[in-house]
Amino acid sequence: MKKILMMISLFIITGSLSAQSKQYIEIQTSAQCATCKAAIEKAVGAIEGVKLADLDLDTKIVAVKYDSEKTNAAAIKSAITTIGYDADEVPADAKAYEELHSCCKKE
Ligand SMILES: [Cu+2]
Repeated sequence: MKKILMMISLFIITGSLSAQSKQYIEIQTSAQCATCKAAIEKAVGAIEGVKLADLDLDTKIVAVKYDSEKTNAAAIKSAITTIGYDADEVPADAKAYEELHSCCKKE
């Protein structure tokens, strides 16, 4: 009985530890087309610690799974704004935005 309890507590401890480093975030972007989707997914995916970046063009929301020990939400948003797109409350870098294709700009 003691052994089983120990195994259960060990399972809970290791489970909560791995849950802490795995994070999920959804960021509202200003993506317009498939080119934007590819660019944002590439930029976010290039960040060390990001496991998955998937942008939904209907909602313009990018879903990101990342390791919170390696990166954070601010770094992910920064990667998006650096290439010319808004990321939640953070506005796009003005110069990068100017260099986007006309179809990728907000109307
Ligand atoms: Cu575009």
